[in-house]
Amino acid sequence: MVLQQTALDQHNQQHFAGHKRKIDFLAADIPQYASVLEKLKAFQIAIPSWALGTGGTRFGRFAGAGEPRCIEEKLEDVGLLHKLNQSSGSISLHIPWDIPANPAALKELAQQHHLKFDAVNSNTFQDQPGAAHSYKYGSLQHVDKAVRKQAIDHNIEVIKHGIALGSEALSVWLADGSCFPGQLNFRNAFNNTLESLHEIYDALPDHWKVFVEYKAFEPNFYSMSVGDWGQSYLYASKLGDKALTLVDLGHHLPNANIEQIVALLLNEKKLAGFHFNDSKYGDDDLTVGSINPYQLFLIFNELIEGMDARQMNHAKDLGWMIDASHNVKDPLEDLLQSVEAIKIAYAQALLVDTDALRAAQVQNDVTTCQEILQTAYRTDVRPIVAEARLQLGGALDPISFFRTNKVRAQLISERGANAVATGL
Ligand SMILES: [Mn+2]
Repeated sequence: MVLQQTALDQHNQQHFAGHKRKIDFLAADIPQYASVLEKLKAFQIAIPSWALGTGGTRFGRFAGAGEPRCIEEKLEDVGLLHKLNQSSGSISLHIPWDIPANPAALKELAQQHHLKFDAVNSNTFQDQPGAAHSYKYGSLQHVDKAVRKQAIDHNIEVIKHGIALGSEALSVWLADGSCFPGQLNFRNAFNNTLESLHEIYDALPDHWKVFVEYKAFEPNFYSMSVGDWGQSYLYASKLGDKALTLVDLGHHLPNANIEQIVALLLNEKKLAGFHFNDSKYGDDDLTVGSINPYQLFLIFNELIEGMDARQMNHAKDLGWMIDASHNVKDPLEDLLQSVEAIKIAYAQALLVDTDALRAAQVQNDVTTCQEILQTAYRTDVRPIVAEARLQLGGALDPISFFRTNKVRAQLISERGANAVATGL
């Protein structure tokens, strides 16, 4: 479906007076208002192709309705999100869940929706129909070289798909590990994984990057072969400049200080970017910002400090991606909430008075340090995020628009009530 510009204009007119009151009030108090607004306008977050349908748990899946039935409809859904929030200008494909059969046509469709292709994701955590070898006991780490070769070849195939679409990065997440003590020789598993990653690395075009994602546990519950940022950093360091560590917010042990991890990876020029989500217990894949928005703010605070120290472009020099699963909410509403939460945290972090913070740190004035961070965090920046969206032609209140204009009902009438997306 295509959103009607007249409906969008009508929505913005209806919400404008209330918005104007709030933005005038907020802007008067923010000295760096113009630059914050421009940074917000430039900031884009990639939508994963696997999050456009309802996800599930290992106990069951309760499908929604009107889900995208093919890769083209997934692109249309991301186009809808981008039209509403002007901040979802790219899609991250997962292969083989979404195989681009006709890349030229797909690129053209993406252009119509003003979308680009972000990192492509490989999948060696489940067996595919007809595959010669099983990944039951791992893929790139496997004791059998033939299994490793199959997994390497798959990753190289994914790179080729990405090249055809104009993507510039490969994300590798491995389920490899072990469930019981003694099952694996840790050193052999590490060395096999490294050797396999080297072969994949060698297949990368010059301007490409490979993102090595880590995860503390699950599906393996005794050891993971890329279990934490230290292990990912080891692989990335040994591979070379094109290899970087990808941080998925849900892939840590409880209470890990993710903002410190981020600061150090950034310092070492080894931070690839993010998979945004939120969690209370483990890899819960909940909507980013729904459980711990303060942590998200603290992460962005470190990102901005570290990126500015290296004169990096906030919008372009790291990978910003969502990786979540929607079990009880409409996936498109959930993704609108996710992008909004990320932009709110980014905007709050842009408000931190960095000069004052540095001065307070040098004085060991701990109270002032906390005051500076929390003053920024407790600012309601939603009007400025909305203003950035409005200036780019988006909706002042995307979720309200989505509901009032019955977007899901229209998708159901086009695709049917039983349309189920491929993916999780
Ligand atoms: Mn992830």
